[in-house]
Amino acid sequence: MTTKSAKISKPKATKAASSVIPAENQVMIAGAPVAVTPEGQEVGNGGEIHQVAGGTHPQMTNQRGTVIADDENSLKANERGPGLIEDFFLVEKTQHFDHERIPERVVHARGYGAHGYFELTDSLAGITKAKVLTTLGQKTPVFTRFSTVAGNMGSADTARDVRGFAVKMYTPEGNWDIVGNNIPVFFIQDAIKFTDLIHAAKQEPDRGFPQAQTAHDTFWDWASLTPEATHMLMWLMSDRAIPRSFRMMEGFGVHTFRLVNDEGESTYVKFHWRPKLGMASVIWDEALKISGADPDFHRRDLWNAIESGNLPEWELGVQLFDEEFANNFDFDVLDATKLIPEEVLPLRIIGKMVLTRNVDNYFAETEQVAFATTDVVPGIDFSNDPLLQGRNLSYIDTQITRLGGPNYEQIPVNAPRCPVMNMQRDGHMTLRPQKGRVSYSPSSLEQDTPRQDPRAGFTSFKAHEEGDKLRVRAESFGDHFSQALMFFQSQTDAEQNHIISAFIFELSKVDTKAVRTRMLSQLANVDISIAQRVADGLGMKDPITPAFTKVSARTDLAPSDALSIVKKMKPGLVTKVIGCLVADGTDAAEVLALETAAHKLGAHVKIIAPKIGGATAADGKVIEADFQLAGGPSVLFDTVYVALSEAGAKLLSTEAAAVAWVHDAFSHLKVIGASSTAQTLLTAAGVVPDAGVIVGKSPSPYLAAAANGRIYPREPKVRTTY
Ligand code: HDE
Repeated sequence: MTTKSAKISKPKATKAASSVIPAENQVMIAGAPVAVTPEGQEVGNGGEIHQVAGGTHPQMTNQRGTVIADDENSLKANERGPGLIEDFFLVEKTQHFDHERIPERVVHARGYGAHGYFELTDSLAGITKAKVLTTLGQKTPVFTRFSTVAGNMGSADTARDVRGFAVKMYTPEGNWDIVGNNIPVFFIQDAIKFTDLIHAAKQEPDRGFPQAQTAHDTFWDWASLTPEATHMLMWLMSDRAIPRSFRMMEGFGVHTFRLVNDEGESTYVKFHWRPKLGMASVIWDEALKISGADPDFHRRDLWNAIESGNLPEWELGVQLFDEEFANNFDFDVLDATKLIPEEVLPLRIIGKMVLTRNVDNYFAETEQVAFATTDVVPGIDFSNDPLLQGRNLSYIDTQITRLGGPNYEQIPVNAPRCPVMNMQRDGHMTLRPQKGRVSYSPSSLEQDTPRQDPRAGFTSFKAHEEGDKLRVRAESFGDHFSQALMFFQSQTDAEQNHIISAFIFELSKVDTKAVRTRMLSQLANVDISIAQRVADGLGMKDPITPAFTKVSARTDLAPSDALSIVKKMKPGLVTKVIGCLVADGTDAAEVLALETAAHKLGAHVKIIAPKIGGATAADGKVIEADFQLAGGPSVLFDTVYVALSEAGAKLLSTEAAAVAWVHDAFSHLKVIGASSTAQTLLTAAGVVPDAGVIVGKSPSPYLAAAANGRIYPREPKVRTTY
């Protein structure tokens, strides 16, 4: 190879970069003309395509705005010579890359968000002065971020975990964040225990694993020594911790907050988000398999729903109560390990939230969004919940580290949509140049400096406080087991079985037998039969001795149907996904009939074929595929249909991926529809007839069955329950 000079001629192309470069406008790079393909695509001297025909590409610049002539080659002393330090394009690009990451959230690192609005439908005038809760019909912009708690940023969406449900409302009076979860209670009662909880749940510090799961020794060591966590453990082991979709989760503010009116009077409030689609969860074995098949299952679902115009929606409900109710309630309303059953205090629905728009850029918005429990507006205030009090110091503190300084509120996704004016100045990444020489208060030098406003401004509720300064836990926080039992008893048999199985699964991953034994003792305080069932599943035969407790579980609490997913399920197929397995020889009319009928019910049909190029139907037409068999396991679909000819079914019955596809659908309690000619595959997959196996009928009975969700009575036939 001859050495040529590294001279670069001035590229004409950059002037007219928004159109296809005509052949006569060839760019000379290192003395060689750039080739142009017959389609008009410009090919660089590394063989790369610069301009795609027909595109309208703006000029590429560096961060300083200088137009870039060559983004494929670094500057060298000669064609094969050393790199030159003056290559500020290479240096800038690399340095920017080197700093592309910021510290991930310690908890809730893996999340996904979207924009939308909150609309008030029932005013709380007289109860609060917050405009967002009193101005009927007003659409308040929101940004909502869902997350898992324990996993690191790159973990799977379907880990067993609590989901964060954080809503930032850009109200006319400032930002109001409800930084909640999809479970109405929490593990601990006092903020000082949070670090311990999270350290125990996250990867173990010596080995750096396992991540995104509580199924390991340190978590259960801590949990078995922390009786106050027991109620939350019941929820965590329930199907609430493996939701089907963010769109099918409830959300809760968890703590008791205060609403404050113009007269300074307070009403206690608990916030609830209710999904329009109702709740749905996956089966644990399904969650495990989805984690492999599509670790982005939940974010993809949210993104797709919004892109396709199926806008996710929740109602906002409130439980409102006064001091008298609080004093008479069975538990302390300041204790975040307790809930107030809806049957005791019904929800008042006051508005709805609709997510309407995906982010333009994940990092700029979803990663940089910064929630804080202290983002409140006049009319919304805190209770003395010691967990909430601790949170109030933590959030802004964490954002300063995560986002690099105290001005993160100026980043667009965090910036209030109302005026922000004060005397705070400077600091890292100041984006808002504040005018004037006055940066203090009081001042007299300028006429238009912002002033405090005692009438419209935020005033804290005048709570009367007295007593000794103490480091204690109130006695009213002492009952750790009654609501755990109430929660368990509120579930259907299938849901109870899932809770027991989840305890068995998690504790089976705990190496230290003493920890398992201690956890059984703790569960015995909820109900000895629960502990015994878990012990049976673990094969632990020693007699179970209940752990010491000052307060035993009450057995007189009425079960609450509102705590069960199944009892609250809303039938229907809107936005549900049907996986339809086809192969060569499939009856195309059958698939079309299914698609037409499903579409009318708001469901989506995805076609799975042995090859991504599709299948040749009996009539010779090609049925296009959305997934190749191995890449589209049935765990990705809510219900499945097997549309196969006799020959197709026979062929696939020796194909492991096809057998697993049908077998999994059956064992995950899904409704299965099938052509009458598909029986060979159903038999190979171990499918036995039941109310959820609908063979050789028109699509209607299949879809009608599928609309009712899973076939729970099938469960004892496909897995052992204890
Ligand atoms: Fe959080 N929590 N938390 N938390 N939390 C964070 O803030 C903290 C708690 C919740 O999508 C952190 O920005 C303490 C309860 C959600 O960005 C951090 C305590 C509930 C999110 C933090 C709690 C939550 C967070 C980590 C106990 C349900 C994600 C990164 C005193 C009501 C928000 C960050 C998002 C995030 C602290 C307990 C919900 C470290 C100290 C209870 C949804 O500041």
